[in-house]
Amino acid sequence: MANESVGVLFKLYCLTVMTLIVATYTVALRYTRTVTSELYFSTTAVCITEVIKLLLSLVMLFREAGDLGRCKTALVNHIFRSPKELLKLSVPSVVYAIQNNMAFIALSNLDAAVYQVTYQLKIPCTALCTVLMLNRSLSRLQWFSVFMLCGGVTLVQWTPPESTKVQMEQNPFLGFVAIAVAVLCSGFAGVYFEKVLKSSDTSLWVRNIQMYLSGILVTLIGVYMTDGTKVLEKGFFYGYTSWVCFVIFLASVGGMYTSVVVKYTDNIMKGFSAAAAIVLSTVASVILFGLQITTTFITGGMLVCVSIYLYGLPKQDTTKVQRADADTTKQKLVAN
Ligand code: NCC
Repeated sequence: MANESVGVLFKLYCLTVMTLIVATYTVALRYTRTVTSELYFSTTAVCITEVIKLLLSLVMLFREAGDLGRCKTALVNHIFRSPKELLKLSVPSVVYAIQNNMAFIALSNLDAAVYQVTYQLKIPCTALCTVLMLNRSLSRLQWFSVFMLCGGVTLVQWTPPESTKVQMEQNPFLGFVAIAVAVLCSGFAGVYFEKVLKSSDTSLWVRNIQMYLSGILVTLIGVYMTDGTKVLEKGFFYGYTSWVCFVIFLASVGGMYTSVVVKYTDNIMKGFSAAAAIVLSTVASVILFGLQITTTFITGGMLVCVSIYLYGLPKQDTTKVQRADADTTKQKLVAN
């Protein structure tokens, strides 16, 4: 199986880094869409991110293989001689390409806080995809805890929306539609990738390379179809400031950490742990920087903790319950 064991500390490290990146990424992305005077093409940023992730995965594969020869063999076998596998991984790459572009549309039209809060709907969506696509079952209590977590994170991250001046006209309806599409894409693509990754021994880095290769193609088509003429006129890197480069860097490293987290845990755990890390990082800010704590935060934090506890409770043995029910019905029939 691809899911070899690693230490708890390593898992915690990956989850924490991923969460910190997520928090910084959203704010930085919104910033680049609001204060840059010459607005860059978001489609080109999504495309460059795929290229960087491909290069990073190649480096990781080389490190894993140990030498250039073995690295080359892995690439020849899994990339050039496996068109079927490439096709399989093109499914999540298309869906992620749509999702990543939707994030730009949403954050160009909505405030970062509103975006973060609404985007939490991806937690129940991911749970539903896990049940449907991986044939896993969740007890009623676990479903309840998934929704409780969703509400908890919403409260923890809640800050009154600020009114930032943006370069382009804002359209909140379009922003919400973009989030709805991103939520569905995130749940589906995440679980699909997890299914492919965990159903064979193929290395995570090979799977990533397979996905990013079609990712580059798909996002290039996105550039051509959406901003083609403008890109030809102004250039691919038009409007790229150091902040835009920082956003692309976060998106690339964030994507790599996401894949490692999914490998060693799963997509639902990713949601739960990210929520816990958000609460812990805010508590740390209170202790270290004297950040003011609100009742909304305390309520949200408590909901997150209770939901994590409830999700982790052992499932009730349903067969025992059904047997007990049948016995009671039998006794009632005999008594009548
Ligand atoms: O929405 P989310 O993830 O599910 O999106 C997953 C992101 O990871 C990239 N990915 C996934 C698998 C893989 N093998 N390689 C990858 O590069 C996908 O391309 C996609 O961008 C989350 O759970 O909240 C998370 O959110 C994103 C991001 O904040 C949102 O999508 C908003 O735009 C995080 N990415 C970053 O912060 C850069 C991700 O780490 C966690």
